[in-house]
Amino acid sequence: MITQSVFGSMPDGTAVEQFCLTNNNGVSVEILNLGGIIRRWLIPNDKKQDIDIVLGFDSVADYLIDDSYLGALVGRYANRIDRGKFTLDGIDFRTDTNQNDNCLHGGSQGFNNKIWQSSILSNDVNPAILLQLQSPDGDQGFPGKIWCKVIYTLTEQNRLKIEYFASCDQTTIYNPTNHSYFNLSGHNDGPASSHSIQVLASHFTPTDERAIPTGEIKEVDNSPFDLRPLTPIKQVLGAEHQQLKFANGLDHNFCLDAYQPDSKLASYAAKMVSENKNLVLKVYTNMPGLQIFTANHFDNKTGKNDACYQAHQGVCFETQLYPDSPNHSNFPSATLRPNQEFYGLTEYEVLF
Ligand code: G6D
Repeated sequence: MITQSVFGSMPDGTAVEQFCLTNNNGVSVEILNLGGIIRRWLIPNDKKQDIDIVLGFDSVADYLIDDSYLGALVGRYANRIDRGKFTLDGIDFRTDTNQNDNCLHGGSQGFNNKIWQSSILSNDVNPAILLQLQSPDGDQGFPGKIWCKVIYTLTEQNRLKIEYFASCDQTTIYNPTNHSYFNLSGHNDGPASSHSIQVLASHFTPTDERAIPTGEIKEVDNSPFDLRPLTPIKQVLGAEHQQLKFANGLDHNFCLDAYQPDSKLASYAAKMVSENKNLVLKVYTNMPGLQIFTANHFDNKTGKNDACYQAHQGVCFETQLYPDSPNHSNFPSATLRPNQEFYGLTEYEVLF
């Protein structure tokens, strides 16, 4: 079932629509056509009121000034591009640089800030909405016009399925993700660092102090980045490692072992388990990379229902191509050509 309501309005008066997708198990996910933002994700709980497992805000204004991308679709290029520079077919490009002289998440006017054209695809079992966005040639410095579609589907298996489609009229780069911060105790409960995490990745891409990949695809063995066994997040954050110092926690791309180029199937990649083990979040994807970000920077950020978000309040599982791919020929390519259609699939499953 889907209910649609007006959540608020943009500065120019454009209405921001909210879609509430509910399945027959009582799971509800609220999604805005502003940035495709996942605002609330309610898990039924027989002991008390529903648990809202994602961080978010209660107003459009808060989302428009948010530099943490709470719940948002990110693009044209999720994560970083070193100094916003890359070369495609011998042509040099320079995008908007909005963090430490790098391009982060598609620039200062990325897809998270846009109103996506929205429609209900299915209002019955497996409720689904379609969001569409056209990004013109030169948008934030990226070449080519790109037509983007995202389909959100809430299944009866309590999975939120996110399908990313894109096509372009000139060779460009495309790397979308969703930037939800999960806390399985509730968005306004204590830090998510009380949870444990597993990531099936034998390698990760270390960064320099500017969060730009060095280009190395490094084994995780004998390091805090070996999350193949279920590992307490506190144990990772408390470890001594230069990479953890650079990011003040986890903010790294993991190279998923299950990745198969051009696969259209979502393979199991990661999970997070709440401290009391009552809730489990599993992540499945066809993408090669997974950015794990432990919200290291939050400091008294006011969220929904006046919640106060502190460091490690949530954990992001940003499925993606690798950061700065256009500048590393050894990374899976993010290039999209006019005769190709991009297809990304990520599923977030909640077991409760
Ligand atoms: C910080 O480094 C992190 C990014 O990975 C994250 O996406 C952003 O905050 C919201 O810049």
